[in-house]
Amino acid sequence: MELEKEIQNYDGVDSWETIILLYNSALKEMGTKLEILNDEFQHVHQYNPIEHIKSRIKTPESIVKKLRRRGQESTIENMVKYVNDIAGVRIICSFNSDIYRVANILANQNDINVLSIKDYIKNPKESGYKSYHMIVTVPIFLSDGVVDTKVEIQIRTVAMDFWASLEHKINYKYEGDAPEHIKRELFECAEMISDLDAKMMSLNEEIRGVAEKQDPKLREEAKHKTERALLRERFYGEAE
Ligand code: 0O2
Repeated sequence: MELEKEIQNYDGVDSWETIILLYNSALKEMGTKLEILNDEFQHVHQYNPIEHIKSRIKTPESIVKKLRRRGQESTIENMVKYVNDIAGVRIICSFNSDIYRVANILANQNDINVLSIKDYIKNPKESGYKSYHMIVTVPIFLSDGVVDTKVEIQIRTVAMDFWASLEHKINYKYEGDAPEHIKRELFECAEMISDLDAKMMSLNEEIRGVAEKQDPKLREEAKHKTERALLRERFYGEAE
């Protein structure tokens, strides 16, 4: 591929193939972690916080574009250093509360190192964009050593994802310069989506409350959850 060639090799840094192998491995690691998390949640809490997961490796075209936008030369060194989302995982949750729950669980795993967090849910972008972003590293064990590899994790609700994909399409079509009325309507949609997310979450909490009263297994789980939270608070000074 021509663009792959444009990302020039330089002494001391491995080839394009090795780099992509690392990012692919990081996506596999993250995929397994999330699968285990979802299985455990289903087993212990009888529900899945994760609706679905999408992962992708950034195309060479987008990598080069991002480097150019930042005024950086297209080299492998720059790509590894400046492009944080070469490996990207998007986690789609049902409810806002699941987003923070999943983010905290991941951040607390010993082998995950959180480099940065952008909380566009608490601080939405001017456009109305909402999503929770984390740049993390995961260790990849190769035959001759370990490489901490960056992954961008985006966590959002189904509704936020619906909005973001339409907004992305519109921005692509208008090359980032959509007419004012479209931007305004998109912003209004983002607000509607926030209301919808809040309503759905409160309905779910109500349903869960009723279910806990009726189902002994869920009641037991709620009791354990309170006990665990109290223990954590007592021993580690942290609330769940
Ligand atoms: P693409 O083509 O979708 O991958 P960083 O990645 O941290 O070095 P940046 O861009 O400041 O730099 O990070 P940020 O704000 O966390 O955005 C990262 C990604 O989030 C973007 O990647 C988009 O995928 C998504 N994103 C951010 N803002 C918006 C938005 O307003 N609308 C939509 N639809 N998506 C958004 P890329 O590389 O910009 O684009």
